[in-house]
Amino acid sequence: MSNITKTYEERAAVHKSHTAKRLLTLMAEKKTNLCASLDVTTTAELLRLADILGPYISLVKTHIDIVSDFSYEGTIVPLVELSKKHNFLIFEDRKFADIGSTVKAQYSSGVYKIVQWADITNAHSVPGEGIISGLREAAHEYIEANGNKTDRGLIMLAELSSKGSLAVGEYTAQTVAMARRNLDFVFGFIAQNRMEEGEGEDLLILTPGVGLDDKGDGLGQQYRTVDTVIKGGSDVIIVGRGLFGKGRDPQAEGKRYRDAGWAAYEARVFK
Ligand code: BMP
Repeated sequence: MSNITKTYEERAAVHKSHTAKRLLTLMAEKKTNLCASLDVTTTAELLRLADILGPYISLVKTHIDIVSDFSYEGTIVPLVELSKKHNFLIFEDRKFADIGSTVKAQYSSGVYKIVQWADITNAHSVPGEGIISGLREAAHEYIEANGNKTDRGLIMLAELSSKGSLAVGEYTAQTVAMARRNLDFVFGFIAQNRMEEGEGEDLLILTPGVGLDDKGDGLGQQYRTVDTVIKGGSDVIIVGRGLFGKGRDPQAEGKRYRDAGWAAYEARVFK
C-alpha cells in the first residue's frame, strides 16, 4: 500500500524520523494539514497571525530574515510560546544553498540561531551532499548540548512552485536520490508532486503555491488548489497570502483552508 492511501496515524506509527513522527501525529490529532506561511515584516504581525491561525494549523513557516525588528527575546521566545499554546511545529524556510561548512554556521550561529528554535528547515541540493552533512552536524551538536531532549528534521527542495523553475527532471531525481541516502535527517521534500520512495520509506511532501482564489502573484508564483495538490500526493499544504493577504480575514481563511485540506486528505485516504 502506498503512503498516499495510508492515514497520518498509520504513517506516524512506523516513521523513522522523530520530526516526521511528531508532525504526522500532530496533524492526525489536530485534524489539520495546513502550514501557515507567515511572510510578514514585523514581530507584532508575525505573533498576531500565529495566535489567530494557531488553532487551524500544524505548522508555522517563517522567513525570519524579513522581520525588520527581529530579536531572539522579542520574536523567537514568544513564537515558541505560541507554538506550545496552540500545538504547532516551526519551520524556518531558510533554503540553505552553500557548502557544508558554511551552512553549518548559518544554521547554528549569527543573529537567528535557527537550529535552536526551528523544528524543521530546508535546503537546496545544488551544492551537493555536503550541505546535508553540514546541517546534520549543527543539528546533532545542538541536540546533544540540550541533553537529547529534542529533534530536528530537514526537507530538501525537489521542485518549486514558481514559473520557469530549473528544479525539474534530472535535478529533481538527483535531489530525491540524495535525500534517500540521508533518511536519518531528511524526511521529506518541498515539491509539487509525490516523489519516488523505496519499500519502507515515507518522504513527506510539503507543497507551497496553494491558493483557492488566485492563479498567481505577478512575480512568478503559481497557485494550485488544495484538492489538486492533495490528490497529487501532497501531505502538507503551505499557504501564505491566501490566509492573510489584503482584505482577507485570517481566522475565516484559516478555517476554510484547514477544512479544505482535511476534506481532501480524507477523500484520498478513506474513499
Ligand atoms: P504565498 O502562499 O503567499 O504565495 O507564499 C508561499 C510561500 O512558500 C513563500 O514563503 C515562499 O517563499 C514559499 N515557497 C514557494 O512559494 N514556492 C516554492 O516552491 C518553495 C517555497 O518555499
